[in-house]
Amino acid sequence: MGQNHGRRTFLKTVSTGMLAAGLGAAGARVRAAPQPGKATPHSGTVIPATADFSLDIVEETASPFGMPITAILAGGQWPGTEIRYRKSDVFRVMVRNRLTEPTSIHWHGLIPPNLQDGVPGVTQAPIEPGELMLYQFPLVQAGTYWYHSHYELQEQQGLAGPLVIEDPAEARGYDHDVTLLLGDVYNGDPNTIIPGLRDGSIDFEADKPFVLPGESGFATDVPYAGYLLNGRSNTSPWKYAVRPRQRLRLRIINASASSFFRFAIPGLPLTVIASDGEDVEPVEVDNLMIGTAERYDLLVTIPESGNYPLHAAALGDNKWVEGLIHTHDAPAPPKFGPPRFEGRHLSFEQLRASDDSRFPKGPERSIDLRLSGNMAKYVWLMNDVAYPELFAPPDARNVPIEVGHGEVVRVTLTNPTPMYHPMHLHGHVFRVLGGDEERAPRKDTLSVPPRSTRAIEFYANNPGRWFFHCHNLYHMASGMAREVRYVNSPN
Ligand SMILES: [Cu+2]
Repeated sequence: MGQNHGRRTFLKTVSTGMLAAGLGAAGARVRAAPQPGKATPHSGTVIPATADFSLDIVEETASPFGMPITAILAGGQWPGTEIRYRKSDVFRVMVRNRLTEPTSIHWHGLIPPNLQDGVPGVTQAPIEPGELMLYQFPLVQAGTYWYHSHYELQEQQGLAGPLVIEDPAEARGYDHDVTLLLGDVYNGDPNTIIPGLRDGSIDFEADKPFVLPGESGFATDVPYAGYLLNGRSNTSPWKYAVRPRQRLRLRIINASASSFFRFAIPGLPLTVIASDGEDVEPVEVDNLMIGTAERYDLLVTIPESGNYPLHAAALGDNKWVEGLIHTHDAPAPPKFGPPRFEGRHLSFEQLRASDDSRFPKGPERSIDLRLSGNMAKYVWLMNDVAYPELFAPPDARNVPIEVGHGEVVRVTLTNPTPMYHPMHLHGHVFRVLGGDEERAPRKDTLSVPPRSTRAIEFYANNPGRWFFHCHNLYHMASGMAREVRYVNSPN
């Protein structure tokens, strides 16, 4: 069995006393995420509070790639404080806004009650400067998730962190449980990106050396300064020491704002065991692509003493980030140089759920969504309508997708554009159809490839209003989003 089961000290407990003291000092308002039937998102009600994790959202100047930029961080770290729970625990996380602007945190991939989902304008008001907000709900899942700001472009400024839920019944043995969080860094104010793409002052076309034959490389249009692995760049790479013959569970989180990565540890086979927190039948590959906001869990075994470089190359860019797993006795490694991706790459068709993923029989609904855009105007649409987001056009409208409680909803996503669209549905786990019907893989974020169609299916059993959007931050900010609204339930 892995050593991960003995750890219980990871919980940073914040006592009521500490919070009360902090409150008194700062004069801050505390509010709980509103509960159904007594929703008071603006009330500023002071509540007695205990939390397992306290995320202080702060602004700092950082220079990961030479130029100073304004970072917005959870816990003053990049990536943010790792939140770790066990399945069936109660999630109790306090978010404290120490910024001079509003914020909000979304728990990506979790299935919370609707009003705990952290999306301003949909499920709550933003958390104002000086305000605290307690998120509290039972955890019903296990696996690899993450959290990030859902307010304006703060996600690009570093407001993201890992969120892991361990399964006490985990049967796969491993010696190390390691989170690998990938991010992208823009040297400048992210609010200048969309205006720059619109007026042509940003026109990014990098070499595309990290694209496999037959694969589109048009995954990003933002000229990033570079990429980070667990907050580190190639000038001071992330490193991790192990012993020969040890087995690792790697939890890879693509926490970038708009990047796709291809990942490999050259010479080490990677056994894929989960995607977006959901177990899949193990499949062995040599490299895999991870779309924006997706997660993959891998098992790797260290065969012998030595250095094992990790490579994550940004698709469509000519830059990469590397890290190192090494045995304690290995000599300092040489420079690794540009990654190459050889051997078996994971194709989506290989993913099969580890058990029967079919939903209970119920009334069915079919929805067709066309993911279109106007690259020149830099406006991104769903069925020709832009959602009223930060950089949406003036004619943007909120046109909810209506579903009924208890329905099995099939959504056909057609992407006629030359870009990937990593589509994320909040509050539900969906099945990706098209292969083995019984073992269709479960995910919460699906990268719909350029010029292709994919179908997903979700069970409408979590009432409320849920965001459904492209997780390319700039596609979302310019309109590629919808609200999924339950029409026949009390809230
Ligand atoms: Cu998109």
